[in-house]
Amino acid sequence: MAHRVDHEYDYLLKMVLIGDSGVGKSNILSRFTRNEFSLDSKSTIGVEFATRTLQIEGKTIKAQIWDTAGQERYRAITSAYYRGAVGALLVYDITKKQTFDNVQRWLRELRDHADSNIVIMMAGNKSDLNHLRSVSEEEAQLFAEKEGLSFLETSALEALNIEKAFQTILTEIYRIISKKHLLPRKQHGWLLLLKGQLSTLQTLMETPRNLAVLLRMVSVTT
Ligand SMILES: Nc1nc2c(ncn2[C@@H]2O[C@H](COP(=O)(O)OP(=O)(O)O)[C@@H](O)[C@H]2O)c(=O)[nH]1
Ligand SMILES: [Mg+2]
Repeated sequence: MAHRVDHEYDYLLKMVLIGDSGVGKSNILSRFTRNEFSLDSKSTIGVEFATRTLQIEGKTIKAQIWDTAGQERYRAITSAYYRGAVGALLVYDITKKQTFDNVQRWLRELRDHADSNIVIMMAGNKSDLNHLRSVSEEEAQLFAEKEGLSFLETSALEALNIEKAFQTILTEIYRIISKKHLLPRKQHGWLLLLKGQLSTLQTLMETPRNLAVLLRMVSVTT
């Protein structure tokens, strides 16, 4: 079909990264979107989000993944961060028990600020540091089952399970939305925007090319 000419993607999905400071969120994001890793612990500067386009069940999915700029240290993440997010990667550090204990608080934060249907995956990062481990995989797996979360151990350093984590969560989201609405792809894109994705809307309006995409979305659905 000629649909592809109109868009570079079928779905634009917003995801957020959350979890304590220092667990590796920014490096997970840079590994996934740019295949880069940085050893120094300078906290994230500047990047609001990064994107990567991937194929899921024959559809082109553009994942727009938001990273904090260090606000998590002060528990000062605003609700704008969560607005419109359909997925969350909740990260802890397998060598720091406290960051795993805090997962509970992050789940509460999601319940308070995010859409109730948000798909959550918990990631135990830094699996390369097995010798320093303070959270067992079994304990984390049990917790995840109890809370109804998907779970994987990851290493941004060794690029272990990073692809898989995002693939899993995006596939889960894709299955939910494609089942729920059974709408043509373009209407769907518009509906996602309507669903309070103000931040995505702003993002789309930032560049002329994106604005054109947005206007096209409007014109095919009205
Ligand atoms: N060994 C190891 N270190 C990591 C891994 N991911 C991140 N780090 C390190 O942990 C520190 C904090 O990472 P960062 O991505 O800034 O964490 P954030 O505060 O959650 O964004 C940095 O020094 C990273 O190099 C990993 O998978 N393995
Ligand atoms: Mg960071």
